[in-house]
Amino acid sequence: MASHLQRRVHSFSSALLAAVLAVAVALSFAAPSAAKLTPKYYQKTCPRAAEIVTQVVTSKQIANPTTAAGTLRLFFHDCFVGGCDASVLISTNAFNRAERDADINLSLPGDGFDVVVRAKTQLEIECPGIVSCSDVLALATRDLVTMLGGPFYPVLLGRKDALASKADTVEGNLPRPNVTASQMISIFAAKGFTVQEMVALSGAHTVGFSHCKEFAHRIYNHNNRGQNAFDPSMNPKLAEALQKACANYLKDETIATFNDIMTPGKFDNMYFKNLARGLGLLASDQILMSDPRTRPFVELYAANNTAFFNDFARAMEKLSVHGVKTGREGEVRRRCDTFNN
Ligand code: HEM
Ligand SMILES: *[C@@H]1O[C@H](CO)[C@@H](O)[C@H](O)[C@H]1NC(C)=O
Ligand SMILES: *[C@@H]1O[C@H](CO)[C@@H](O)[C@H](O)[C@H]1NC(C)=O
Ligand SMILES: CC(=O)N[C@H]1CO[C@H](CO)[C@@H](O)[C@@H]1O
Repeated sequence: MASHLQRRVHSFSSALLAAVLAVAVALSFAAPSAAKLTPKYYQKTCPRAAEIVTQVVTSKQIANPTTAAGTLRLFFHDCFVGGCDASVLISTNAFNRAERDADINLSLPGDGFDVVVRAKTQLEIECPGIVSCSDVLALATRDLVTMLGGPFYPVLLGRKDALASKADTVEGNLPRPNVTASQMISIFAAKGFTVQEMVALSGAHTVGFSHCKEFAHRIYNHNNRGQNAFDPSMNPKLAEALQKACANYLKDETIATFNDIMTPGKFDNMYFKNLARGLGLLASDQILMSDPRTRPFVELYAANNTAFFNDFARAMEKLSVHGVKTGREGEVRRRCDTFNN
């Protein structure tokens, strides 16, 4: 009787074990790919990978100081459209209009692409076919943020590069400067980011440039009140200066102005301090000050640079693993601008 019971218990428990294993296997397949990344991914196969990226990125940034902001924005755009998979680096060809040629990309600057290509070229000499373009872009972005005076954060490695890149997947995934606060919040929420993380990430606009057309409606003929009418939420001195700087913008599309007019090249919390004084450049910047859901975080970061750096660093770690591809979901591209096949 006892042995019968035991057998039953035994067979029950092995059935249970099998079930548990099945669930565990299912879970490991369902687990986010990010869980498979590790900072030591290239430790055996390309131990100097991170060091090589840092070297290349440092000399490029010294030679072309606009590289850092351009790369940071490029990374944001890559990660928000189908995950951090270097899909944004693919060039359009006769058969495919790639992500980077979606209209919103108009101003993605060449320096960001160039720095990745340079680092990849060095890596292909040292350890061919090993380091993915998406890992290079993630590392380069972190190094450049740090070079500008921003926080250091660890970068997990092991991303695979995308097997597709389509311009028509971009729209709707990336916020435009004319979004409402609610739209902005829902775009970030759809990617799993909280309102506070959204505000922290927006602090990236403490560096870099925007082209006049991105804020022209704030400084010229605002609400059809006449050519020099500007957005009342903008500081009048800034509005006047921008009206002058952008006077010729319809003829010269290349005119751009600093996102953070006070400390344009430094990664700091000045962006948030500016918002309190109406010195936000884009409508989507200034709106963070006026909306009650975002304003408390703007005030927190304006008052406390440490809080901003901590939260920006954590949010960048999260952004850096957003929708990553591992294993057979992608490939290690030989050239960052083209698929292997
Ligand atoms: C919250 C919604 C956001 C909107 C509406 C937005 C929009 C824009 C626009 C229109 C520009 C100017 C592009 C140009 O004219 O060249 C810009 C620049 C920039 N954006 Fe954003 N952005 C947002 C969030 C972010 C985030 C989350 C990051 C990074 C974490 C980021 C990083 C940058 C950087 C670094 C630049 C300067 C690029 C350069 O100097 O080349 N932005 N953004
Ligand atoms: C924002 O601007 C884009 C073009 O830049 C336009 O397609 C879109 O309709 C605008 N959205 C709103 C809410 O005005
Ligand atoms: C600033 O933020 C940090 C990190 O959240 C916190 O430890 C510190 O106490 C804050 N400083 C002030 C003055 O509130
Ligand atoms: C449609 C459009 O303007 N696409 C641009 C996207 O960005 C690249 C440069 O990276 C331009 O060459 C394209 O013209």
